[in-house]
Amino acid sequence: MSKARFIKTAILPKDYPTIRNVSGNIVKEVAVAGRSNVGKSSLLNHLFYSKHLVKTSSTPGKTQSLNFFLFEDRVSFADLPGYGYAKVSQSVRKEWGPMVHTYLEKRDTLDLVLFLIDIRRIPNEDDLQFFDWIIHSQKGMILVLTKIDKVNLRERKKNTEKILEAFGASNLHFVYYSTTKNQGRRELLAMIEDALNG
Ligand SMILES: Nc1nc2c(ncn2[C@@H]2O[C@H](COP(=O)(O)OP(=O)(O)O)[C@@H](O)[C@H]2O)c(=O)[nH]1
Ligand SMILES: [Mg+2]
Repeated sequence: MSKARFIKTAILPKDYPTIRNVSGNIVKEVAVAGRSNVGKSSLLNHLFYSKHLVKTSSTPGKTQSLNFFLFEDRVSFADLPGYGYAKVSQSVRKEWGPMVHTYLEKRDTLDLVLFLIDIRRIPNEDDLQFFDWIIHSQKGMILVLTKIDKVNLRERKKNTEKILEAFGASNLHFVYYSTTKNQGRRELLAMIEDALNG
């Protein structure tokens, strides 16, 4: 059985849901962010033990809204729209920035951002821009290096160094993840727990 349920889709702050647990308390939120196709929706389904609760993209870059979920009746997750998909129309791309930036600045319950980076890709301009927004928002951040099943241990190590170097921050919290090889779930949940309680 899935450990989560879908709450709402929203674009504008006035439509963001107030998410409460059964006791009526507003829960803290964790956002999942990163470029299109990096594995955001797959990671959420993996965390939730669900196959299809979060729609994964057969058409990358199509999810141009925020999707909210309640996990184990204690923390909410927001699946953010991805950036950097070349085939997305100009108007969709123009909407993406304000939508996500506004969310980072205005969402009071937001406590932590899971920033996903594909272990095979060196961060580009879009990633660095988004990284700056997270830093500026003063929310917590965990870097999730995804699709580690696609590289061997040597490449993993080398690419990790390059990625951390690109962000100019060697002290970032990060975790390795693979949904297909079932790796990283327990570590990530423990890190989220620490971040929300610390
Ligand atoms: N090999 C591998 N593929 C993955 C992993 N996570 C996601 N994918 C694939 O990457 C593609 C994009 O995933 P999706 O979750 O839709 O990415 P999103 O656009 O960031 O939400 C899909 O084809 C997934 O099956 C992983 O850990 N390993
Ligand atoms: Mg997605």
